[in-house]
Amino acid sequence: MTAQPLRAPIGEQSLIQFIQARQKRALFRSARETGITHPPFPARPPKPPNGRQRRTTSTQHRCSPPRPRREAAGAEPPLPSPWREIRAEGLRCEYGLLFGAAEADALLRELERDVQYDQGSLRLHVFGKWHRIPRQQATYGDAELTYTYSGVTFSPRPWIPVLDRIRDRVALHTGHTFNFVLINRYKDGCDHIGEHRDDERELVPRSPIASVSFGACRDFVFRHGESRGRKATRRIEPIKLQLAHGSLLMMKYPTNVYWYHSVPVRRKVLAPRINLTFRKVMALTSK
Ligand SMILES: O=C(O)CCC(=O)C(=O)O
Ligand SMILES: [Mn+2]
Repeated sequence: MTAQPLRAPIGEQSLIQFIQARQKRALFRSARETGITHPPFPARPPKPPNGRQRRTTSTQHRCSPPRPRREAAGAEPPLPSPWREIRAEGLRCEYGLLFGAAEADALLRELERDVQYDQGSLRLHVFGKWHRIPRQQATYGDAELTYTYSGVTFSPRPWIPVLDRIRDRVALHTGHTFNFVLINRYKDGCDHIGEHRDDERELVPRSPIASVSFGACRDFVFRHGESRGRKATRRIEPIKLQLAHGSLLMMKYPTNVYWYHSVPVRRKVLAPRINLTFRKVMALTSK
């Protein structure tokens, strides 16, 4: 896949972020480029010596990785385009930044303004019981489609301009088209999604899922099906990513056959995050 570096005009905020990023670059270059924080990279920058947490302003999103940007005159050359393949047994993913900081900020604002969340999605049917789901959900897509997820069938709302724009950018970068998107909004680090695979029967067999994130950077954990829980038959290290503001994670076949994924609780995360998983869905006639 070839991905062009995206460049955002350098404003005052970007300049401050650029200088901060440069100071941290030596230590975190690899981790921030790949988003992969399992060994040997630490998951977070170490605390300063006085033990106080790094402060973030309202426009910053924690653990932002490097972002392709226009450099100030005389500054270091631009960072390489941070697209990376993530491979393990039965796992094929690609991760990188799809949007520059300014564009990602604008899209997040538009998503916050325009996405309508399903009231019905507040509860899900799991193991015979109804549970309140710890996040908000919405579905948008082509008119004839439906999607059944943990016992609830969603009829998607029609596409809206902000989703069209994101979907088009994903298509441009990946060469894949998508007819459906599931949106999850996590109000803060207490909202989460448990371990699961995206294996719904409506999904076109072997189709990839494009996961685009905005807002707070959150940990995203892949765990191999054979290494889960007390009945684990193998020891396979989980793969931990940090999904940054404006990033795209492409989950390709057969990732969702073998690996489960989750966005765990992270109580220190205070800002909201919106994740969009673009999917290729078939119109099913019998349910
Ligand atoms: O929020 C995320 O990054 C993951 C969402 C997800 O796994 C899903 O919608 O199936
Ligand atoms: Mn999923």
